[in-house]
Amino acid sequence: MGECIFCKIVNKQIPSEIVYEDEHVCAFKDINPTAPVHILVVPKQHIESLNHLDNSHKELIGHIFVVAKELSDRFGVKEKGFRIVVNCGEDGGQTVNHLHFHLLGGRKFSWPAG
Ligand code: D5M
Repeated sequence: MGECIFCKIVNKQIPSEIVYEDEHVCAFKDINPTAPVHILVVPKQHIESLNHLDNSHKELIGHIFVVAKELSDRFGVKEKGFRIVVNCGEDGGQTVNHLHFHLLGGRKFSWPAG
């Protein structure tokens, strides 16, 4: 956890473009955006992945979705639509082992995921 890059962002040990923060959640711009709007919403608490959730996290996860929806409005993608993605584990394409929700918008996305 000491080396976790997202913990370092949350704790302001490394710079990032933080766009929202409260007691439980931090949101910042993805360093490698794949859409005009690409924001990561993360719990401040270090949780490795979706695989590490339990019932104690229910409120936190609901809160993250509400924050993401509010950010979609603030960044102008709420009306046309957006996508929220959580990659989990190796096959899911997770590269940073601190739970994060990608808020993607500003272009049309294809389905199914590649
Ligand atoms: O997504 C991990 C995402 O994290 C990926 O889109 C790049 C982003 N990333 C990695 N390091 C940083 C920093 N320092 N600032 C902002 N964004 C970052 P995953 O779902 O794990 O593949």
